[in-house]
Amino acid sequence: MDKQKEIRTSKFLSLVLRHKPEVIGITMDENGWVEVDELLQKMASKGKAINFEELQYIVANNNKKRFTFNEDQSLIRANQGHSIDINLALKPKSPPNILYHGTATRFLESIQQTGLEKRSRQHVHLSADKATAAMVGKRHGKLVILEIKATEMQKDGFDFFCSKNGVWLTDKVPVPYLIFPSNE
Ligand code: HQG
Repeated sequence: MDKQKEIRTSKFLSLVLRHKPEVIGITMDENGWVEVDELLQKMASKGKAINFEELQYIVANNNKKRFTFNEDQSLIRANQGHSIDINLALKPKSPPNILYHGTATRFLESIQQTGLEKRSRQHVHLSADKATAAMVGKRHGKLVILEIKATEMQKDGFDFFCSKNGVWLTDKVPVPYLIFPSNE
């Protein structure tokens, strides 16, 4: 599969598996899984045909490991990033002391007032390292990296989850747990 097709297909899979399964009329269970056979058939009927080997290649090589098969590879789902209401059924996990969130300077004023909100997604997305946070934040504009007092949040009763591809997820980050960079 050439690189262009790989990227195009990965974006289409993100659309179907995270946001709009209805664009190909596929059924998703409450945990976000769809049947691989049905996915391949319905993609083909929408002019987006790929074969099983190509799907395996994308699952294995996707730059952010966005998708996962179940054990017998009969089902597939997105690891995180959903806007539709599904339950990933992840178990709460103790986060590192500090997590990072990359965002754009234009959002800062609002974040300083309401904390980090999940917006259109199912969770607020946090990173264990600054480099990843920087990549996430740059997508939105001039980068700023916020630190999150994750252990303190957890002690105060907030749950954290870690997706299969290593993204830390939580429901919201209230202002007292955020460390904003100083202006110096
Ligand atoms: C911001 C990508 C104003 C938040 C990435 C972010 C990630 C606020 C934006 C994944 C706010 C939402 C998620 C507030 C939050 N006021 N702005 N109170 N609270 N925001 O894209 O975290 O490539 O939904 O800072 O790698 O940027 O799709 O979230 O800038 O893992 O696989 O609202 O998406 O992965 O933006 O990125 P997003 P995100 P994929």
